Amino acid sequence: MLVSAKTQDLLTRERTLLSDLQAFLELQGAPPETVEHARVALRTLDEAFLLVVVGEFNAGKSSFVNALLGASVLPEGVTPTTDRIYVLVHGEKPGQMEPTRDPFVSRLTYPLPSLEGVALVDTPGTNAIIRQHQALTEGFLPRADLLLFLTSADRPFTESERQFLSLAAKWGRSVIMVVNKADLLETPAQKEQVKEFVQAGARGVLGLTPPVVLISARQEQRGGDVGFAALRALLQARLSEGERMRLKFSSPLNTASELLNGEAQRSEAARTTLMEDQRFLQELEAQREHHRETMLGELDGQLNRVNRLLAEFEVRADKFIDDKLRFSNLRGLMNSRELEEQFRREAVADLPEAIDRQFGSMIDRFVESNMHFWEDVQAFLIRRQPSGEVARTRFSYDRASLLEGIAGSAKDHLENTTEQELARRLSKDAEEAMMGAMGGLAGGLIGGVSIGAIIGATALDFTGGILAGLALGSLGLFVLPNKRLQAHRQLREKITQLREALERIVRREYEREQERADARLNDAVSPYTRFTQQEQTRLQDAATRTADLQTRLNALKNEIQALA
Ligand SMILES: Nc1nc2c(ncn2[C@@H]2O[C@H](COP(=O)(O)OP(=O)(O)OP(=O)(O)O)[C@@H](O)[C@H]2O)c(=O)[nH]1
Ligand SMILES: [Mg+2]
Repeated sequence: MLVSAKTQDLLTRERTLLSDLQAFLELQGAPPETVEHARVALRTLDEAFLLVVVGEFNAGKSSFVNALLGASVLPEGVTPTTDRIYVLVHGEKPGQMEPTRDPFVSRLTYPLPSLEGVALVDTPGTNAIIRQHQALTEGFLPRADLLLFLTSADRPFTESERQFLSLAAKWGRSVIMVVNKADLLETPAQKEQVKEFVQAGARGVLGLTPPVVLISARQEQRGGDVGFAALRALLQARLSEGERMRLKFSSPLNTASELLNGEAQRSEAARTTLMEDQRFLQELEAQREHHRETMLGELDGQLNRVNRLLAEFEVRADKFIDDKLRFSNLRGLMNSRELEEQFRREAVADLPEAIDRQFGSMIDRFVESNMHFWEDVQAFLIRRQPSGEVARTRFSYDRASLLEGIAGSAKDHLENTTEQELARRLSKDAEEAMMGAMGGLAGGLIGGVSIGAIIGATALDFTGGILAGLALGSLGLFVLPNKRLQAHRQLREKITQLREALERIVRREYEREQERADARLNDAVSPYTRFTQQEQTRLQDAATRTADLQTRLNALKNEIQALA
């Protein structure tokens, strides 16, 4: 084909546009077959013009091709017959079938003088029980430059044909409707009726009325058919050099339009998904906040209960001091071991156990609330299933694996952090802190004792203070009342000290727990947060690039239209 400078320029721009489109789709992580369509669109610019025969199985596509060639080249049959795509190209002699890089596409040469420069393609029928046939033909659609859409006169334009034609329209293919087996229609009125029916049906799908020709491949094979002759003439006109070039240039652009539309839809779906994802992250943060508040409420309650225990101890100890530090009890006061034992029994009483129980229940609540939070995280994730429109894009794969990461981390936490372990860690921390705070007083205690035991020991330690100086037996008249006052004061100081230490420890444990939970959530979620930000930027860029490609595409389409 002689190419003018103007068409050469068009061709160059079209190539650039198609290869830009391919690069763009790859960059956006479009599904592989979309990228492949773009690659093929670019390649077809250098390939022969493809006149592709499509239609339901048994419509007579292979018979049509054979009739057109005037030879029995392709198998015909009453059942679904053609199981591959045959590309017939002009050659001097009937040639051998050659395989192509596609295992379902065969190429063969045949003298096609009337169709020089055009490859005639027979396809497997649609709506056959063998699903793969339809898939093959659908996959080949975007490569077609002109479609001969065959329907059979005995069942013209079926529902499945309407659907298939919609697909062709989606890809922007040019179509000639051919009603085969016209020999089955007995009267001209019947023929007219069928023709009008097919015209109306096709118009409904394409928005314009394509040429509709009634033929009989069988009669053509048996000596000649008027309809067939008309079709040959129509093809001749539609396949003139100029017209062919126009179609050849526009089909890849129509493919490109469809690919761009698809990408725009995927971007839109991804944008929606990302918006929902961000809402999800906010919900998660709100959940975290709720968890924090629950814990804070718990904390105040726990501190109140600990304080009450200490206040009760204080009442008992005050009473003990008043009862024991009396002249009537001088003998008892001299026996420090006995006095200590009494103090343990009457004043300390069940304080250590009660404190331990209180700590135990606090730790249980921490652990429980922690587990609940992670269960909530998991429940949220289950609700965040990827949406269908973005399926098989890089976006959906990346997103799914990040969500899996969070779910995995929640699951891992729930499975591997046993409650006992968490409880042990918490109580060990608290004991160490208590030992540190009361270390000087609770001397003699070694690690691994409970908070209650430390408090008990500290309380007992206090008796030593009360008794100091009493052992000498040199008691003046005012010594005991003084000693009592002093003891009450010491007791108050001691209890204040205990209360402050306990409060400090409980608060510190609470804060540590919050920090751990924050860090864990942050570790789990931050790659995902980064991803949503990254993808938003990508989608913004993509919108600009799409608009640019669209503009170039429309400009080229208009110029090609004007070629005719
Ligand atoms: N009456 C009549 N029968 C025809 C005509 N053309 C084809 N047939 C018959 O219709 C049947 C199907 O023909 P094929 O050419 O194999 O149909 P196809 O569309 O290629 O079918 P698949 O390859 O299965 O998709 C065969 O029995 C043909 O003889 C025709 O013009 N008139
Ligand atoms: Mg066939």
